[in-house]
Amino acid sequence: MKRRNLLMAATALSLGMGSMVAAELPPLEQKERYRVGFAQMESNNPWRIAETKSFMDTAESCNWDLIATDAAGSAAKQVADVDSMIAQGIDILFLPPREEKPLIPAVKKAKAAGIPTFLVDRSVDPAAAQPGTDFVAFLGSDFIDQGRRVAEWTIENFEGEKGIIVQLEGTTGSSPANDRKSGFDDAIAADPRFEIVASQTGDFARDLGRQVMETLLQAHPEVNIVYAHNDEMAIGAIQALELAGRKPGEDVLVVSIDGTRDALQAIIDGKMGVTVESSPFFGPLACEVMNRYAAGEEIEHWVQVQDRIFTQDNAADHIDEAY
Ligand code: GYE
Repeated sequence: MKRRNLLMAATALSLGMGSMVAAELPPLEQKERYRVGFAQMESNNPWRIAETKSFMDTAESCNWDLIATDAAGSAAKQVADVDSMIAQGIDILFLPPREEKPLIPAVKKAKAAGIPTFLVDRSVDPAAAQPGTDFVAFLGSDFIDQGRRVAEWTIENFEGEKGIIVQLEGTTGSSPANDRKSGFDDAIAADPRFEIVASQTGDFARDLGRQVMETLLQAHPEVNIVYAHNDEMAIGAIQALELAGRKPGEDVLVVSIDGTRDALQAIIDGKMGVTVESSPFFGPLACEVMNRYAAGEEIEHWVQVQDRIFTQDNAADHIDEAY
């Protein structure tokens, strides 16, 4: 089986990937140490820093020689980073694709070079690249469900008569932004009390979230719910609201996703209502899945992470383990 995989990969290389039906996935040889690539997309928020640290903390116990890069918020740089990892002869690639489309050629190139790729925390456009064919598997959360759970919590807990919602979207073209939007929008539409008056990207970043919120507040002063696709933008929005004399937690309900330390603190302080967890601690899971793959196991196409929910009821119990 393994030899056959290798042969097919070799054939794919010699024919050029474009001209043939997809070859099987490249196998992973069992080794004492692995050269592992982790191509991080950016490091401008605590979530990303915690994820990179989780890979670094796992390296020793999982026998990884880890090559970690930081694309500084540029999909083009992330593609170049993957290229250079391929040239350095990595055995396996863990990739969080910043956006759904631009990283697809890099995923296909890694496969053509015989490198098994696992997407972590974000996925790619399913019409253009598939698990089990172009990459081994996606490790991560159900973003549609996260958005849906935020909407359901909001429906249950919003006390006003009319909910006027502003949505701060994540990075345009990224899988969590697309899915957290559709999950929330579909679920909130079930209750006629709610209306989304504006939905704009804040690129998953605190400062941009604050700026976008400042602008949207001027256009929609009647807003009383902010749904942010991540905690960093929620914190930025809270800053903008307070600057404008509003009282988050009293006259505006702020809801979001991730579970960062600052968000749990904001919940404890009564400024934020809920955050649905999206864990950045992928190192141990990546190690486990890699070892299963090297042992010849077939990997499920979606290694799904289960997410908790943090509210007034439990935020204080979890803040010490937060990042
Ligand atoms: O929610 C966000 C980060 O892709 C699941 O990206 C991840 C998201 C996470 O920058 O804070």
